[in-house]
Amino acid sequence: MPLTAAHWGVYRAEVLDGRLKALHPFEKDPDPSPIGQGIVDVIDGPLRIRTPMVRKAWLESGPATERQRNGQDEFVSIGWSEATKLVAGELDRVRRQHGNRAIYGGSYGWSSAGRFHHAQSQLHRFLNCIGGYTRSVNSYSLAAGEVILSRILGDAASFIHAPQSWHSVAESTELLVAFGGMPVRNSQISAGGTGYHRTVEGLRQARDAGVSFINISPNRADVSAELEADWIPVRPGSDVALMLGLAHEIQNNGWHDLDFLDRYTHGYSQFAAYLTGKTDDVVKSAEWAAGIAGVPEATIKALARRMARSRTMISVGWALTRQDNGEQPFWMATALAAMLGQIGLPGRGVAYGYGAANSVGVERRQVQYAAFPQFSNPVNEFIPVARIADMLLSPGAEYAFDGETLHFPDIRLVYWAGGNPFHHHQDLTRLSEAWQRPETIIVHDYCWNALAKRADIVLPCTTPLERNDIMITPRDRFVVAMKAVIPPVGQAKNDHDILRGVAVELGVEDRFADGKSTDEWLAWIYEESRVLARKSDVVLPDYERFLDIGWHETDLPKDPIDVFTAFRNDPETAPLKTPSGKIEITSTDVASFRKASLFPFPAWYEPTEWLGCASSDLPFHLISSQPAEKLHSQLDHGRASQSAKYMGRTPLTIHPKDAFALGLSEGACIRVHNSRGSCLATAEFDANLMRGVVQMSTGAWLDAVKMEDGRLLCRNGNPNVLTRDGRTSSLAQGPVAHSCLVAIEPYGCPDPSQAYQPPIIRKIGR
Ligand SMILES: Nc1nc2c(c(=O)[nH]1)N[C@H]1C(S)=C(S)[C@@H](COP(=O)(O)OP(=O)(O)OC[C@H]3O[C@@H](n4cnc5c(=O)[nH]c(N)nc54)[C@H](O)[C@@H]3O)O[C@H]1N2
Ligand SMILES: Nc1nc2c(c(=O)[nH]1)N[C@H]1C(S)=C(S)[C@@H](COP(=O)(O)OP(=O)(O)OC[C@H]3O[C@@H](n4cnc5c(=O)[nH]c(N)nc54)[C@H](O)[C@@H]3O)O[C@H]1N2
Ligand SMILES: [Mo]
Repeated sequence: MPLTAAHWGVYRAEVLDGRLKALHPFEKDPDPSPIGQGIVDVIDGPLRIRTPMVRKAWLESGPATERQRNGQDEFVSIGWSEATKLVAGELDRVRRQHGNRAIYGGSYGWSSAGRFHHAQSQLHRFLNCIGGYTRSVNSYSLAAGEVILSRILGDAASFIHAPQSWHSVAESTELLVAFGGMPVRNSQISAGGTGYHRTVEGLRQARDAGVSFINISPNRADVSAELEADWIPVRPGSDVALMLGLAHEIQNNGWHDLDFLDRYTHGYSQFAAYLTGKTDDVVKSAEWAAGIAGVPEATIKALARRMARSRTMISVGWALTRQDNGEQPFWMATALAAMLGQIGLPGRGVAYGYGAANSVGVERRQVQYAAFPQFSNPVNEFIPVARIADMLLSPGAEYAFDGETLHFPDIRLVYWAGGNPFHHHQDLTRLSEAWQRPETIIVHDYCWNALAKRADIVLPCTTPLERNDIMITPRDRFVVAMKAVIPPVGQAKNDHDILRGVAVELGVEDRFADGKSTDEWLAWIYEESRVLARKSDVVLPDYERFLDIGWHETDLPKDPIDVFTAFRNDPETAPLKTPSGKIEITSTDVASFRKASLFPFPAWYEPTEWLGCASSDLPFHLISSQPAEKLHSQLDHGRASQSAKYMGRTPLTIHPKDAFALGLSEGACIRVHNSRGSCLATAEFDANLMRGVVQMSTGAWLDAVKMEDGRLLCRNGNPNVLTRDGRTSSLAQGPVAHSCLVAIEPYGCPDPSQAYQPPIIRKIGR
């Protein structure tokens, strides 16, 4: 059976009479993910988009016609030749009238695995061929972490994605302290695909080797029960205060490593003055921290002692960056690890997000494989990715970002391929308003999700099962030949072929496709990768043999990976790429940003929304975390996701005592609401949660009803109608989904959700 790959793993595809019958786990994967099963029934189901579509009102009245806030617009099915001409015509009109900067092509999102058919790479290369586009920078995942680590360690990606391996943790760690836990549901995922799910095995090996785990999280289940972690429940958004309390206790007892701080870090004394209260008259003692984080003072003191006396690894989850002042947790965890003086030693130091993805901690050789080249972008304009609604609502407005003063461009056309802003963005009522501003919105997708229903022109793309591709990523040890196992469904085309058609219309086909067919591009990517691999002493088989066997497992590194080792061994010859060459506990750069209004060292700032908030009477903190049974909104209509719904709706987990106080029975329909909007959910009791904290997974397709006051109610349980479209700070302008307070009430007879109904589709002329 031929192989296929997704961000959630590699599978063998069983096909019967030209239809996908089943997916079977790849025989080399010790812990395959059930997420893959989601595609089996929906690949050719009723929600599949089979022909190009144009929003009826747009077709009749042209660009800038109002879009329905509830996504209930009607569509007209058209042919490829007409659709391609419409898209080319609109791109050309907008670039002539307003310049290429008026095209927003950031197109953030995960799309599918496969190195060539990566929708964003395809779109970005295409847009660069026609004069460029306004782009986006950084991620929703951890924008604040990316920006702050670049400042204090001189680089973000290598520190985030290549911490010490599971092998090294099992060998050398004594105590693993995980802020935000290490939920293994999230390690099913690896960007670009994975042939080997390693996290569960890695954690078990660590346990068997005697590693002790501390789970610091509002949810006991954030570390698997089998690891027998000590659970320290913490108020969401208060981890930095807790870390400061630990740091103070360590300093007060003289347990900090002054030699390390002196040799390897910059600006400890300024931070120490803040710790002891010299800076702002507040001593960041364990007692002070206890009052903020809701953790007993004695627990903080005992943990500080244990951390100072053990070979300690601190892990800090990505979720902690998706909240108000989300730059601070990574910064403070780094400072805390530096005080312990263990950074760069085997099994010790700091890691950014064990468990957040399978790639974090997995052993593999670091090879920069080839990708589909994108050319350079002639347009300079960009936005921090989560500022999309701000940009659309306030063209020209000034804002501060990472030390710079920027202005939002005036966007007339939005082009999205491979992401879903009506999944990923916060405050969807606000995004729906902002979504009225562009004159034209073009989307490639394969299913009628909330984004496709809100586009003007929808171009149907294939799924990976309908195209040949290669899974080849620096984050995994496997390279896999992905095979087209069924023909394209309906008239769906590969993103590359869709754009190639538009490129023909605009006279740039030669530049875009470089005279190569798709199979020639695949061979090119493989051969280039082989050359790059060889430079890192990694040998890939020749292409024919690779295609024949279908996969290749690269050998594992001889030495454990630790990005800090070289620096630890010799900070003079292997300095960090920071202004001081050292770990910047006090950041030279941040100190120079006049608009930042932040201390130049890690510090505690009270979030806008959290359980300690005096100005709010909303009783619950909502954690909208990653869904266990899917990746974001992908395949929410498939069987894996649907089987996790409760009475057809997304469950909201709540502590049973909180539920009793509200008079809720298990399985009851509830309305979750705040000043931004509301959504329906099903109450599910879970004593693993801290009281006052409720949890809903993201990913339910938006089914919005516009209420009388203009706010949206989602009948299908998308928590992003509730979350705040705020910014972490002027440093990263990252998203803050996890800083969110809500109220909950029972809700009588709900109307059924329309989320999984395709729109009304007309034929031309009717
Ligand atoms: N409240 C809250 N919100 C969050 C988060 C949170 O924790 N809480 N997490 C945030 C995070 S970390 C992230 S990364 C974002 C994720 O947000 P996204 O990455 O935007 O979410 P996906 O659902 O993966 O969107 C991918 C889209 O690409 C489409 N697609 C798949 N394959 C292809 C293809 O080959 N071609 C094309 N053209 N399309 C394809 C899918 O159908 C889907 O619509 O969400 C963010 N939003
Ligand atoms: N199955 C599956 N796996 C995924 C994804 C998916 O959609 N589905 N998405 C992938 C992506 S794009 C990303 S970026 C990663 C994200 O990985 P993470 O950011 O780690 O994921 P989350 O699920 O948002 O949060 C993890 C846990 O953090 C805890 N938490 C939330 N706020 C706080 C806080 O203030 N303090 C503390 N101490 N804990 C807190 C919550 O209890 C939550 O369960 O996951 C990846 N893995
Ligand atoms: Mo993410």
